[in-house]
Amino acid sequence: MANPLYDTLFGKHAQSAAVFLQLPDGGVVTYAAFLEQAAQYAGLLTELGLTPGSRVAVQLAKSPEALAVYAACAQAGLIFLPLNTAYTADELAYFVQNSGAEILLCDPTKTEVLAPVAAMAGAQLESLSAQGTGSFADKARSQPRSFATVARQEDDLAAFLYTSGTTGRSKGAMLTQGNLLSNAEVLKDAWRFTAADVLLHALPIFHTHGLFVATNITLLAGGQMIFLPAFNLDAMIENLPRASTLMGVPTFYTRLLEDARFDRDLVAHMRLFVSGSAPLLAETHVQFEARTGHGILERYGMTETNMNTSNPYDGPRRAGTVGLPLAGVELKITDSTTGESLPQGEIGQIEVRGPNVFKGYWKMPEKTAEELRDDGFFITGDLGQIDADGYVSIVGRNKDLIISGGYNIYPKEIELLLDAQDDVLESAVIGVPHPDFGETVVGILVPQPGTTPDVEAIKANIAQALARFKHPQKLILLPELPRNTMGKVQKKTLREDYAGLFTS
Ligand code: MCA
Ligand code: AMP
Repeated sequence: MANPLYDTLFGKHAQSAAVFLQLPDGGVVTYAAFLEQAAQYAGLLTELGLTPGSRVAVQLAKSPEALAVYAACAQAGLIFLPLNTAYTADELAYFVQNSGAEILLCDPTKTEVLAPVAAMAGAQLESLSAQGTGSFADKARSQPRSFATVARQEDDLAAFLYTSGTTGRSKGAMLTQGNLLSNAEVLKDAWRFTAADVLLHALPIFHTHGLFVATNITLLAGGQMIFLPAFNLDAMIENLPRASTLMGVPTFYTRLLEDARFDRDLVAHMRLFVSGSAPLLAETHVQFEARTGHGILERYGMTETNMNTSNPYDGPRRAGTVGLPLAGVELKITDSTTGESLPQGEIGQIEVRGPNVFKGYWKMPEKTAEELRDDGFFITGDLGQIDADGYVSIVGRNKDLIISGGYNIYPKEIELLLDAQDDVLESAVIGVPHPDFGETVVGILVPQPGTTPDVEAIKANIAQALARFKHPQKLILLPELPRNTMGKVQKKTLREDYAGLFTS
């Protein structure tokens, strides 16, 4: 095959007049029209000097155009690097520079603030809006509507997705064509996707869940997506009657359950509800089943591995578990000190191996070696346990990570910023339970002796530097941090002390 990812997901639909995307305004985008658009973008990216293996950094509002850039990268053999639309210019600068992206595509409203970022990183800057305007859109219009697909192999890189580290800076997870394809194929079968499916798509398309899981499966099956720009309760209620499947983070499901319009009749026709990216509370699973008659299918994945486990399509979907390893994925529980496998039933670190596991972190061989063993097992940093029937449960994390509404937040990044603020001696950032986001961020500040930090000024500095979803919802001043005898900060104690901040 000339280009496995493009040919399998996209190319086979090139002549298809079938609907691919349904838009909120009632419009539709056919497969053929989508791929013509992608071909024009592939042509333009090539004309702009990008060659196979070049990185294309994009910070674009969710739209058919933004998705077509992904298809264009696959067709032209370029590496797609999607970035959260909430990232500030400061955050973006790191990703563009670290990846060596040759082009940064952004919304036309952001060109002014991002011009210095692109210039510093030596990247071209082009703009593309959700309405199809901008410099990139204008230039693409004169490109041919077909493009000679660049030959690639399964082992070639298709995408970089940045994921933060417990220490230090974000790491670019290198995903190959084979990683993405193998997972899409396994999931399409496991979840029985067909051309008759209409997926209600309300996730962002800059992360694995909305981009690879939802979109790649739909493309592989030749189905449709109702493509909402973001999660909105009214839009969900309005569109559910036309959908057959929904994929979401737990916050989607808790928000739906809070709305009286979300009842058994509204979703009686639905085939499947999938949840992932963060723990789905067992009580949400139970409440959802009681309300709708549907058992949410929970699965478990990571940026570095795509999906690893899933509850079964047929057979019990067990609340509080993430199901069984997917076909082709090996999963074991090991002792975090020795790396040895633990007996069935014991709690330890989760390691996974399979065609879904990434190639490593971009230009970070030491980080790669710390987490990806020579024998191919990836150390996830999640703590889990396998029951007698093979169902995996995630019981904790061996990494300092907060998951808020499905977004990963690494305390270290925020602590480094807080520590640098005037009159702050040190800080600790923790995640505490939150009724809407599952967990939310709280910052504890220890003042320099004899000083009182200006909390409002600190908040303003955070707003300048970090995406909104990472901002601490509360900053608390404490005379000192709890430490154990070794001097290590006891975050567990802090989490216990502030557990009821948003829930009671
Ligand atoms: C928005 N805000 C948030 C979050 N989202 N704050 C904390 N955590 C968040 N996740 C901010 C907004 O900027 C806003 O700030 C305020 O919170 C309230 O916004 P609201 O309108 O209520 O939120 P929303 O815009 O409706 O967004 C909530 C959301 C969204 C729908 C849950 O965060 C979302 O779509 N999350 C999905 C993330 C995802 O796709 N994760 C997959 C990662 P202000 O009031 O100041 O304006 S992939 C992955 O993890 C692996 C591979 C896997 O297994 O899938
Ligand atoms: P990310 O690196 O952003 O892809 O996030 C991956 C992390 O999300 C995993 O390592 C888990 O900690 C968490 N995660 C994903 N799916 C689930 C799930 N179903 N239950 C609990 N945690 C999950």
